[in-house]
Amino acid sequence: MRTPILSAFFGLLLIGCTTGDISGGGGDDDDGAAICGNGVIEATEGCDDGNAASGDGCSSTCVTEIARVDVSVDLPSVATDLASETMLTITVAGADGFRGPVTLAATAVDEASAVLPWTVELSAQSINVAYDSAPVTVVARVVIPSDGLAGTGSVRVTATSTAGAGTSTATTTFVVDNRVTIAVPAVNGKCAYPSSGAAAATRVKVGTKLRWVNKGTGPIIIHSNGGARGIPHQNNTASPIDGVYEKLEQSNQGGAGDLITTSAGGAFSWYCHSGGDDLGGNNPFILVVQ
Ligand SMILES: [Ca+2]
Ligand SMILES: [Ca+2]
Repeated sequence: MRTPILSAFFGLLLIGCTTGDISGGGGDDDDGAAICGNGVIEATEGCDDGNAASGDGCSSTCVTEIARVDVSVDLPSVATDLASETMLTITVAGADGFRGPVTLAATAVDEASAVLPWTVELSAQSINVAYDSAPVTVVARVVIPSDGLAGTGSVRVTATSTAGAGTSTATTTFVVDNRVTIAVPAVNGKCAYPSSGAAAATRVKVGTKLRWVNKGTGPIIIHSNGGARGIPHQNNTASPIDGVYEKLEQSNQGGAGDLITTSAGGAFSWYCHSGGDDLGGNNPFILVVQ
């Protein structure tokens, strides 16, 4: 028979073993390996959110995911001209469990990262990325001025999470030809001018190539008084590039006219000699600057 003292001793051992079993359990299977997805953070787990899914902040292998915002753009590169407009589609998505507000910013820079005077407008600057939903789409409108820098530039769109998920940047490279196209639509057989008068002159730099494009369905003949700027009058037979406007009239309806390079600073006007009208001082002007 046990003495009362021995019985008490064995009882304490039993309590001790039971207590040990409880503290060492909590989901370990028989071989002691952690079980990801059981809602209990075990030895090798950085997290356990009770499921086996990734992308919600805790991965399917119970590694803590760092929530982040991702931004991308549909066009990695664009070849365009001066005086052009380009629309970019920006996509913003949350990754690894991110959801929350995002601020967008866009800027144009040259190859030395200096800011370019391009217009970059976003259809939205403050958006909200919801969890487990479709990405948010924003449109960026990029306008390159007629007197801008030809060459290579970039539009950078930065998405910044205000909920601590960092920033993400997407870039479109622009290769800009030193060329300005002047589209001339025809309305009821007459040219519809893109601007009126010297005050609204289109500014271009010396050396920029100009071309007029007939957007109408009938022939037009364009005259200019830009001879001193390198842009001939239509009937300037002395010019080695005489005939460019006839070409526009005869064969380039709806197509591209020839390129003419501006050679000196100053203002000149142009109008449709055929297809009308000559509006005098209200004709469209071009100002060539150094
Ligand atoms: Ca676990
Ligand atoms: Ca999970």
